[in-house]
Amino acid sequence: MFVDELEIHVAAGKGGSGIICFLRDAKTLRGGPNGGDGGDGGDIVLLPTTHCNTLFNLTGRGTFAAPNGGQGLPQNCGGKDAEDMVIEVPVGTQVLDASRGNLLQDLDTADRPWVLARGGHGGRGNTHFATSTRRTPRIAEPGKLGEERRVLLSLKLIADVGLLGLPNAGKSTLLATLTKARPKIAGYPFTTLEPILGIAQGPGEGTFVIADIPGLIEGASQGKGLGDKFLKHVERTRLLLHLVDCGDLPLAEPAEAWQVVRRELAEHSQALAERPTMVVATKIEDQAGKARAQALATAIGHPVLAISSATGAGLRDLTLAVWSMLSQLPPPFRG
Ligand SMILES: Nc1nc2c(ncn2[C@@H]2O[C@H](COP(=O)(O)OP(=O)(O)O)[C@@H](O)[C@H]2O)c(=O)[nH]1
Ligand SMILES: [Mg+2]
Repeated sequence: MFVDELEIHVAAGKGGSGIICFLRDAKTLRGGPNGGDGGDGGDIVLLPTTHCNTLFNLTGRGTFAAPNGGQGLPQNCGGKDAEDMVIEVPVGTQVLDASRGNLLQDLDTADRPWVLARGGHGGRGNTHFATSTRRTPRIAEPGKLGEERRVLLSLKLIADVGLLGLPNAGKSTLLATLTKARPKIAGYPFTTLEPILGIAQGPGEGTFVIADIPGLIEGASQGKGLGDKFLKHVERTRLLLHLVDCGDLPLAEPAEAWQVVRRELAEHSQALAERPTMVVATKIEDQAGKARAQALATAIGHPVLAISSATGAGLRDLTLAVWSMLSQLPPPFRG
């Protein structure tokens, strides 16, 4: 299930209490204070990961509570510091204050943890309260409470490349061909109802991330309002691949199909309309297909790369072109 908005409540751990204790052994009848400090409570840590791309795993969980610190121990031994609670979220998750709506943090870098709520410090044991006049302090501190927060997690996927195009253009098939992602593919429109990310191999060691996003048109024509809902997931891509079906039986005449998507894009977001874009003619398997791709390029006045995910034709050139384009573009979008 794809979930990209979720409110969560978190409670970091309480610090352990310090204790009141005095040295007592065979040789000492009334020794000095030696009550140890409490351990610190666990933090709540958010860890952005590329292993998932939905907040679904975090739904229906109530409060996320980190464990409390251990109580202090005799002989000046500190209580145990509690383990942090680490919550994995997809890269691109933004953290907003649930009531005020302001952005607290953008978790846009994989594997860079961020502390959402700090655990309370442990209280001090009675050792700390001894003075020259107070040799047997019967005071120790309780641990401090951990921070509690209510936040809204809002996912805005981050990818190098976003796929655009009318339903049936071959977006999901291309993603499945270039990456290990396995989106749903079918010979009818509206199959992709949630964004899917895949990691493609560049020409050398490098990799780039491709996002297959339910199209504007797909959602709009279903009357489900999916168009706008998913658009935020193309916002943070560096390059768009606009796929146009130039096969035998396209749903729309290629130049017309291209125009429809351009128009929708411009209507929804000027920033996206201006994003660097490569036009890709799909399903090119014979001379007639090549001619249709050529005609498209002429009609729209923009270069067109011809590919077939079925035969693999043009895929290497496409990867090289994408790679070279990405190397000239600024690093992943932030904000
Ligand atoms: N002949 C041919 N068919 C393709 C190619 N790529 C996709 N298709 C078919 O086109 C249909 C729509 O593909 P899909 O990837 O789901 O399109 P999407 O709606 O843009 O994601 C499916 O039946 C695919 O099998 C291709 O390169 N050649
Ligand atoms: Mg699809």
